[in-house]
Amino acid sequence: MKRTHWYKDAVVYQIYPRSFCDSNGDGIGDIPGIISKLDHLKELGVNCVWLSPIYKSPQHDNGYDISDYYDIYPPFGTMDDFKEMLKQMHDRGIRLIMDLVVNHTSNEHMWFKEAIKDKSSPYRDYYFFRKGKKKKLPNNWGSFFMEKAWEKEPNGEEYYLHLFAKEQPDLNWENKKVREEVKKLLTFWLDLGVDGFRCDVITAISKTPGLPNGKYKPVLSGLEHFVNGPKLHDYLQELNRDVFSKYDCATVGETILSSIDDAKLLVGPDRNELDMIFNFDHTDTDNYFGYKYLVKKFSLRKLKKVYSNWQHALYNNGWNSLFIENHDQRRSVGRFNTSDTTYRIQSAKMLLCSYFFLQGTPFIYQGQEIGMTNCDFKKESDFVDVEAINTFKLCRKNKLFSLFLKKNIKNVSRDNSRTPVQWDDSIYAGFSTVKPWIKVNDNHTWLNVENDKKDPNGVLAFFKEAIKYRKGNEIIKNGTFKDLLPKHKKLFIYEREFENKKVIVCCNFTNKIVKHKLLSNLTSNKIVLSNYNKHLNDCLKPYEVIVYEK
Ligand code: TEU
Ligand code: CA
Repeated sequence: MKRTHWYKDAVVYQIYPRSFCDSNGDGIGDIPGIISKLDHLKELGVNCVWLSPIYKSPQHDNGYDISDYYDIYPPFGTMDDFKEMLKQMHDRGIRLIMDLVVNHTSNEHMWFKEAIKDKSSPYRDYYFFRKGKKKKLPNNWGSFFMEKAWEKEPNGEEYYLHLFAKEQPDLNWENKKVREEVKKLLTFWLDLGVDGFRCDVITAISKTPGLPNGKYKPVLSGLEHFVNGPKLHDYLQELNRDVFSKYDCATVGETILSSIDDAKLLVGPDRNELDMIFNFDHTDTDNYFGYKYLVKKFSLRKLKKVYSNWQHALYNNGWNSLFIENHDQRRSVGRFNTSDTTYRIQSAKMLLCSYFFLQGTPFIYQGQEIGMTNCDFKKESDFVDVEAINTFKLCRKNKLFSLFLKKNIKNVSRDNSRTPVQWDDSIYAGFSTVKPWIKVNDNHTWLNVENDKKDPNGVLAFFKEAIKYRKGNEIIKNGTFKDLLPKHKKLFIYEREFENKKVIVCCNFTNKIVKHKLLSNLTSNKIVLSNYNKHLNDCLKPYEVIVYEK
């Protein structure tokens, strides 16, 4: 099969189905709801959707705990609904990338149920079961959700490994049968016509044999033994050889803690592994140790350095993915020193341009196109995410953690990006006719798609323009990258160049007017996009962005 690398021309929109649109009034988003909003996506101009998991699942982690890879979670709809959605997407020229969650399954997956029912079951070796050591756990690994990574099996003596919630037992990829199962399910969905996969925590699938203790860390010991493990590249090459290479599909790996050197191995053109990866270096610029609850003052210089390093490293050596929001991140307006109040609209537009015109495939997260904000959660019971709940628990147990973490939960919690998409000003924001599964942001009365649509200077209109401008633009697809002011603390001005033509993107990351002589040299160029109608000569206004063509 000739692979066309269509993803290099894609603008991807991420749908988190639980929060997107509820068609049948049960308070939960669903597939018919998605279908009803496809024209919104078409008008926006995106040509690909990444759909977070819709498979059968007990929803301990909102679908990232799958109990049947071949069926749909009933509240989301049926297989027929899915096929209808896929058809309607394709009819509109929109491709579909599914979420592939195969580092772990749900504890309600048939494989796990068989494994705990019968120690001699072949499914036992699909997972990691180990004996404890003298009243201790099998090793000192921590889970990503603030717990230990081991849980005692129900009605048994051994522990099983779970790098996420205890309802998400890790799969043992050393077992060839597990890999065959993964290839089988990939083939099933590709044969149904899906266009690719976003591969959840794919860098964690290979663990150091023997599962040795890791270096002690207060929250996440053992990382060095379960991220970028020894067989990671073998496994990915196997998937690629046996499945991906046979379809004109695209893959994007969610690769927590991957360095640029790791990235070159994962997406290098001759490596035959993945097409793109999501790295988190940029979203980690406002925390300590890559640990998001340890919030740190944002540094624009650091962000620019990260972008610059990745842009240069993957130029002709692979392909970047570009994003600033997803279902695990808080909302971007109000983050990165921007404003979610007075300058919310300017911020949303400037932030888009700060990453959208880099080289790579850009992603937009649902609600970002109207500049949705973090939620106004008021009390602990407003939070529903397993990670937030575990963090509250940890804070209750440990005063020291509480001191550092508790104040950040509200702002940083994943629930912030999971509140219902605000379609209109009705009581449940046009998302549903009943009280949804998670709080609706009170600001939906004025911040919603319907309102934004009416405003020619709204966020939505700007996103449409930006997407249109990017489409087919060779400078943005193929051009080199240069940061024109790498040391500047307030301005991000980058240049893309291809065959003597340039696009120059000028962003002000502050709420003040910022003056710079470079700006006056640029004013003779054609403005293709900006978030203000009138400009100053040698200054950028608060959160102003100007995109020039030269
Ligand atoms: O996220 C992987 C991951 O590492 C996240 O746990 C991330 O570290 C965390 O959200 C930061 O707070 C993926 C999915 O995107 C996430 O929604 C799932 O919960 C997780 O995998 C388990 O499948
Ligand atoms: Ca529903």
